[in-house]
Amino acid sequence: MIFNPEYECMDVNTRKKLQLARLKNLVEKLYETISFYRKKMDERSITSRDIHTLADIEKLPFTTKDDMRENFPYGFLACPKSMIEEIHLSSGTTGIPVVDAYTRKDVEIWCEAMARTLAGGGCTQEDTVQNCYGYGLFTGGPGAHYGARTIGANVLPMSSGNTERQLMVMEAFGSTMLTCTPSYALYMAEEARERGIDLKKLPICKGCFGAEPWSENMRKEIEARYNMKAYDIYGLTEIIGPGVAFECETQDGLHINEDLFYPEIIDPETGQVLPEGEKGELVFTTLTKEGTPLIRYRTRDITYFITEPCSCGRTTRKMHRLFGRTDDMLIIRGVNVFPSQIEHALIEIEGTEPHYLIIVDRGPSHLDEIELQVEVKQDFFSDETKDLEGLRHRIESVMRSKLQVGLKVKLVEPKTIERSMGKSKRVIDRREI
Ligand code: DLL
Repeated sequence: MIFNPEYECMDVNTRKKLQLARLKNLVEKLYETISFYRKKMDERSITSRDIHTLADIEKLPFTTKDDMRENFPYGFLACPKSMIEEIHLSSGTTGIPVVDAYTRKDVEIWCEAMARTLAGGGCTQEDTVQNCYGYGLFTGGPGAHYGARTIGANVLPMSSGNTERQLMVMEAFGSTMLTCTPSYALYMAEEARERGIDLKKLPICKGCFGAEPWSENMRKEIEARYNMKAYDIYGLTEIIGPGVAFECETQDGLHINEDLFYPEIIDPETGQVLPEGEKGELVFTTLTKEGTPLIRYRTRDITYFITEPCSCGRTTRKMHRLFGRTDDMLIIRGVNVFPSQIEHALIEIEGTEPHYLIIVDRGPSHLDEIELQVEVKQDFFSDETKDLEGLRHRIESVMRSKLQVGLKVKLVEPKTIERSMGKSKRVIDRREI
């Protein structure tokens, strides 16, 4: 279902005109209200009158997470405090968080953006949405809640955790859609199996998962365990929370809500905008926000734009599912490795569970070393022959060929790697930088 065909299927040139008009307004407003932007624009001698085409956005300065942290908590507020109705903070556990302050109109736009997102995953008024993203300062719970309500679905505001209760509710109320992090979806599936609940027999048949990197093979795993369609949804606190981009029924790239968030892909080293279709860092400008609008925010997320039109009828630009972040890319002896590549390769190996931990350290000769801890399936572990050595070698050789770098594998017993109810932590980097 397309929630808002007028905007989602808009003629591309009409949308560009809309984006340009919104961009000009934004630049004018931010010059007047935010000293950070006024200073940066004065340094470059730019005003909104210099914005004639969308490409002129390149004249504008970037905004980084550090800029936001330095101006914590209200330095990026573009409206009177009395207009703010809700505040959310980034979910990082360390450092100064980044702030997203929403006016009433911002919340309404969030409702719309999330309704489009859940509708992309097939949500309708008939659905019962079990929302297990965390509620609170994290944007996941409230964002999915707003979206489900806007569609007119029935929402179960579970938040994350208390898995036994989640499963009881899922069975009792016949939830049809699941919203949570992909790692929590897998964790719930594991608990269900232990309790003898056959998820495949329940009405749950679709889910919108995001907030952390996950691979195509992890999608297959979730789809198989629940007998459902699993959709990737993307967003970040700085821009709005979830609702920035989402998959449609083709499950082939994420449609960006471009009339609301203007995307660019840049070279993370040089800051230059890359030609359409090249992989680089995703940057967003918020086109309609009132509370904390941002110009050219550097997400550190890596992807590329898909240039082919989508068969679903939406005309919004799609981006490939994320490859990772510029800051979680591991450089191991000069080779770039993303945790999601390791995950993708691992899930295809028979005998393993999709639970793993990557430990990076400096070896005795000061070379970077990765230890990959992998959980082994229970039946494999208790197998008489216990060919664990064979399995370990198999994983090491698959990794070497897929990643072009060798790593050591340590097989661990089922359920030894810590499970996550929210965003999972897959990497421990013990190297001293
Ligand atoms: O994670 C917002 C969200 C909530 C998105 C629920 C989707 C679902 P933050 O906590 O600010 O916001 O974290 C944002 O999480 O820059 C990405 O690096 C990562 N991320 C979000 N969605 C995905 C995804 C929320 N689908 C950061 N795939 C982003 C990979 C994702 N990474």
